[in-house]
Amino acid sequence: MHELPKDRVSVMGVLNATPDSFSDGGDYFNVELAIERGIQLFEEGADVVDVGGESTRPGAEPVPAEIELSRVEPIVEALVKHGAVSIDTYKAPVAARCMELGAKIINDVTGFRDSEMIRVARQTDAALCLMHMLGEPRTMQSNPVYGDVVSEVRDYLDEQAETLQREQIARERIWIDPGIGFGKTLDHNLSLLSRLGEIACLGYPVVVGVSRKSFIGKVVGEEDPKRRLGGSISAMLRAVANGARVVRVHDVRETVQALKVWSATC
Ligand code: HH2
Repeated sequence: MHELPKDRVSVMGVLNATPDSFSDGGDYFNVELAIERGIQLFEEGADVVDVGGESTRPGAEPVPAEIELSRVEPIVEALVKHGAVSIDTYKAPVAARCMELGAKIINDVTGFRDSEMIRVARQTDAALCLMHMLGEPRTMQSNPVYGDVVSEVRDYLDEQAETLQREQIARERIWIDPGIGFGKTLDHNLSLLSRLGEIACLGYPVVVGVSRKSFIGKVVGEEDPKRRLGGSISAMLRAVANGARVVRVHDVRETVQALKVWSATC
């Protein structure tokens, strides 16, 4: 099982082998470029590289499992020789094949709602990242409504984690993620970050992905996701201050630098 370091935050580098991801769609759609980029992310200090073959940006349409697998398979196969690989998928056949290839983490943005995903998870010793999403990517941003977003997200993650444990999955394998930007308004995202401690106190390692997301664009007035690095670092550090153990980022070098300075001054 992939063990998280106890004395520092882990960095999960994003590698999207998609034509349409919100910030880097098409950049690594070519297999050679994607493998090169994955190796670069490890060299820059990523503890894990998270490989995705389907965009889950707001409005995205799902792609069939065979297409998703054909995008990620050669990349996962190559990158497992360089470090810990996570597969960003909610489709059981994709997760199963990537685990056979040597991936160590399954990152499911639908929070293991599908019983087939739980079955695959049970047959492996993968760490499981269980994320909260309201609805599905195609419609999730149309009008997300919560009573209290933080307690609803916390209760959902707690219940899903309990479900996994009832299915004989060890508690130590479970990571939780509030799903910043997944069926959430600007205020919802800001509340989740400022009150992340209420989720971290569940006791599972908390993963947070704020990198380049649109809520940062809204706070600072920046349309281009690749020009949101300062805001991404700032939001990432807020998440760490409030209990995040894993940060999912596009800009690994800059994140590692920020985290080193942060911990040197604690
Ligand atoms: N965000 C994205 C995708 N996967 N997984 C976790 N655990 N947490 C996140 O916040 C998260 C995630 C969206 O970012 P990205 O992969 O860059 O974009 P796209 O979904 O368009 O490929």
